[in-house]
Amino acid sequence: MTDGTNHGVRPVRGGVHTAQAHDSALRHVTGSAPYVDDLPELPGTLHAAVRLSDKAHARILGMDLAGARTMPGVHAVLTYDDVPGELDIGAILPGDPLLAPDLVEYAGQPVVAVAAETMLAARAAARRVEVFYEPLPAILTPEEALEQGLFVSPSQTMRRGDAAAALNGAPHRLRGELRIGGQDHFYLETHIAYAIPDGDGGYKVHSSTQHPSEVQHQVAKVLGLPMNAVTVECRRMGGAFGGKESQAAHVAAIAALLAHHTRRPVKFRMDRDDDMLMTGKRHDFFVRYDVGFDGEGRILGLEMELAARCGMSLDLSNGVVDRAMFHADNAYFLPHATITGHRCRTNTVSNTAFRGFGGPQGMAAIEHVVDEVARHLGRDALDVRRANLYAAPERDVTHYGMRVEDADILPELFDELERSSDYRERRRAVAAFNAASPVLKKGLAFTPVKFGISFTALHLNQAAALVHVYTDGSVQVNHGGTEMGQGIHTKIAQIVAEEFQIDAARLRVTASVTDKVPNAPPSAASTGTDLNGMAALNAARTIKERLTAFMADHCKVPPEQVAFRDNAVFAGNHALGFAEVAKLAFLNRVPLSATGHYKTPKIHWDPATQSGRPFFYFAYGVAVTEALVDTLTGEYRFPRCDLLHDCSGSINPAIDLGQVEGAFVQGLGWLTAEELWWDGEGRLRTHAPSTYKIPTSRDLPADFRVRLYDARPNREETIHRSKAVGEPPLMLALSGWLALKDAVAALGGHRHPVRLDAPATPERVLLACEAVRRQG
Ligand code: LUZ
Ligand code: MOS
Repeated sequence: MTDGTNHGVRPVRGGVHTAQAHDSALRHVTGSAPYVDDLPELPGTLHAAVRLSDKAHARILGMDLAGARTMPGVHAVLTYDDVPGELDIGAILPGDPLLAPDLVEYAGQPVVAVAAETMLAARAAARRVEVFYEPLPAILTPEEALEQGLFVSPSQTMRRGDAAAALNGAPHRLRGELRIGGQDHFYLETHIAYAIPDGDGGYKVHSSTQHPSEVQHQVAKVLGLPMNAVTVECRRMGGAFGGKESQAAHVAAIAALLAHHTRRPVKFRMDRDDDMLMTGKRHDFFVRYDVGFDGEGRILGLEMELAARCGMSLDLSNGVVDRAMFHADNAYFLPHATITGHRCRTNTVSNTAFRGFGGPQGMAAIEHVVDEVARHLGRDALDVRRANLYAAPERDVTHYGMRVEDADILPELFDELERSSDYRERRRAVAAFNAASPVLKKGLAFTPVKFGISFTALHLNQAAALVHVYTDGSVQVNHGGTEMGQGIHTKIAQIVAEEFQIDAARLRVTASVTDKVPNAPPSAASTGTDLNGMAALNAARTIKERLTAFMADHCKVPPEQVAFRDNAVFAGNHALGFAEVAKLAFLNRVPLSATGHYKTPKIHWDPATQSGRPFFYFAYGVAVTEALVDTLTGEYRFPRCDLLHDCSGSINPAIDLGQVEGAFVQGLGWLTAEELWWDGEGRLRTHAPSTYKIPTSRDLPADFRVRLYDARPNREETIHRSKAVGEPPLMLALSGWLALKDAVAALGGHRHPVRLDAPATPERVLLACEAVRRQG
């Protein structure tokens, strides 16, 4: 090296494809990572509470607010009438009033908002409000809505071939129904927002949201302001899982409305019960199917109706039901299929995004069907699944016309997991155990996942980022994604570090905020790193190109001889540390800040024919779970579970492994433990952890073997050929549900069909056992 210094020239630490700790790991485990509620409160801050409807459907005849208004410490008691801008905050179409006008449409709907000096005072005042109702008839279930034709938007059908003819001609045919339960997000941090008037007629809102631009949009609408008067920031969320995709806006807009009327900062931190009552959940589904198949269990024709409980408004339900329809094939070729999705309107909370976004429900339906087909024929369900897998060249197009270009990864994953989990050996062992055990029964199930990656709404498949290089060689990155525990900032720091060839420790990814990166889509659909990582890469490339041109000029070498490597820039036989290059470039008036944008290529969709290529690619996985059931009590455990998940070209295998484990456990909670229970008047009675049971560490499979499959980098040009991992592994949990079903079926020697609705709580497992016993 002929000039500059060589100190700091050493291999890059923290680049892509390396296992790095989450950038906040230490702060998470020591409790020092600030969430919205931990921000220092400004003087004069008030606290919010809401009065929720306790009627599922009723006209509001009047309210008595005087008692609440005169309580000590109360500064505002507001109704819909106090909204200066638009009342409706529907994410896609109107239907969600910020506060109920003269009608309530679900028990839990906010009617009155209160601001007071303490949270307790606010809650006491909200309780003091009296609302006078005239009850109206309420529709509570998707079955009732279906019967009466009540929908939040029209039903859709995806069609391929002639399912009716295939069903008529099939050697075997089964019809059935299934109910798949919903799920509360149960993020550890409930919904929260802190709205601060800026003194110039604008607002700064700290919000726990996956979608800061949506919060900005809705706050502006409600207050009658242009979007440029509202800035929304989110440093991190304590979990979100889809629950903070659209519905965080409701909470933030209530805080902002109160701030507007009191001219004070207002914090609205929902307590758990109110959060569970007021905000939407995973859609529960009612499913009907009619399937025709041959003697090997190969599906010849399928008609399926998927009816979702959307609740009282549309919210994101169109996308959710679309995604359920898109995943009604899971990994299986359906030569003739008619898949219909119904968006049922009910007097319950408006259901919303939840990790998988309808995909899990569609997959649960087809996995139940394949399982019943196998049982009907007395074949091992694994063989029937194999017989139905997508395969080129003739059996690789989905029922919506998209080619599954890498279908051959499925048999690869099947072979690998069948071998490594000792599936055949354990199938024999399970049968031997069951033959000798009249009460305890074991079950085993092998299920695949094929999950489409991209937002199904085209315009959401874009992202932007902002990168600054400072003169000391440190780098600040901002992007449109939000951090909810999934480690997006860690991965994006790795991506930018790799591009500049500097240590990731020299990078800082700052809070997501609408005044740095505007108009960002939500962090959702598993696309956070795919989209924002590419945008950040593009921004870094712009700066790198400028630095390359500058160094070439400065060192009098052709640009091809400028290389970024080992925390330094090499130009011909010159080498300068990255910081020196930054400083020198600045002195020579080279701009060191850039934005980047990215849009997903190749995707398109024709709503008229319900066909196209909605997904850039698919993510895959396979799972084998073993269940042990006490058939006299319905209690069960999962002695062993083997997961193999396709994380090709993982940016950060440590984080991805965590995503696979966490998603699986959350999926198992959905399918087994977490039961939402409404009473006959449409009131949710499971609105706290006392009655709503999420899985705990004791519910983990005793022997839990999780591996990432990285033999095949993404065939598409994704960020460093990686694959999205947030949602797909949730559906590996279907193997746990079907293992329970297999154990129950063993009680009747696998001779009878079994219906085991989700969640398969011990109560439902016991009822299923009794149904099998009755059949002899
Ligand atoms: N959100 C959304 C999602 O708006 N559109 C989607 O397709 C989607 N998919 C999964 C999760 N969230
Ligand atoms: Mo989501 S279900 O907000 O990706």
